[in-house]
Amino acid sequence: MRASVLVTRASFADIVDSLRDHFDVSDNADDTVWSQPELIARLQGKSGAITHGSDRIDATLLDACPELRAVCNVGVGYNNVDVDACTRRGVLVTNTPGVLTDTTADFGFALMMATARRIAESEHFVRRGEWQKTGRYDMFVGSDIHHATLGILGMGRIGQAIAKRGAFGFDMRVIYHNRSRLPADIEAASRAQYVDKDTLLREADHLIVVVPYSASSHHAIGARELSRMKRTATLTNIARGGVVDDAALAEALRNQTIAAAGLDVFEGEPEIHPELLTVPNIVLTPHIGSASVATRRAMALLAAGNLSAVFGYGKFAGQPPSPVNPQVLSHRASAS
Ligand code: 8YV
Repeated sequence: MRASVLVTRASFADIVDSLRDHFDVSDNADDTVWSQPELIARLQGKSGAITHGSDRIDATLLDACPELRAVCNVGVGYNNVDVDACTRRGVLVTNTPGVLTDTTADFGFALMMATARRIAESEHFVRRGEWQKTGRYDMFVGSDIHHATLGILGMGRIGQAIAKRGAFGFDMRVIYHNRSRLPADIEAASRAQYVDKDTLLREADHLIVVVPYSASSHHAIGARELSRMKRTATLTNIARGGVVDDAALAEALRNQTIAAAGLDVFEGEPEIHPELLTVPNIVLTPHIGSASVATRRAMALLAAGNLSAVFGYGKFAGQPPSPVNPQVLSHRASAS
């Protein structure tokens, strides 16, 4: 009998259709926003799911969907999935690392540059027709990227790719802080120097946050951290809402404790802290760090490849390429 699977958000139709070769597929081509009870109802009786960052896969959902064997998340981050609860129930979780590294690093750099050079503020000024009325020689002066100090919080694949762009593309001094220091050859490849967190905050001209969300990274940048940054510094968050305390950030921007911020992710997104919408020195984007056509396709393909592999299909049959909790696979192998 064919397994039934659910694709929770609208995706590339040809990739969803390719799943129909092996599975009974339910999808969400209209991209309707499902409530949690609706997501649970649609997952009941399904053996696998392709999920997205907006889906919460928790213990309550798993208990209501005992047939579920695989949760294939589209995204490198998977803080929307309770991995321990999945592991305990023998549900494999997969993600999509690697394929989005450069696209997300490009975006992080673009957002940081837009923030430092006040692109959004000045774009709004032009659209309002104010240039003709009040243009000045010193309007929208920002801060330089080239030869400045780039601070990176979180030095995984994306952090390293951002470091290379800064060091080799813009002659920046690159400092980073991470849970653990990287091996010397990796530091050399990205010309990045390890520092403690306080040094990172104190010395960065542009601080970019790329650390995964977890209980230990919750509010890693809050009022205390913001107060240690330079008044001229910018902060860019492309990681996850909740790593930065958005209320504290809004206050720091209003008081000009720091110069400006670029945010692609928000606490409780798609809702946005109302005060972040009122401060001028900010660039806001709707969680589009990995959103190039090629990369979004690569992510969808990798998630589909993971799902197919769990059920013994496709080029990775039996060996999903990016398991988050591979112990589920070894447990299944020893049980069969
Ligand atoms: C995705 C992301 O947009 O990969 C991640 O962790 O945040 C983004 O690339 C998001 O996960 C969509 O589901």
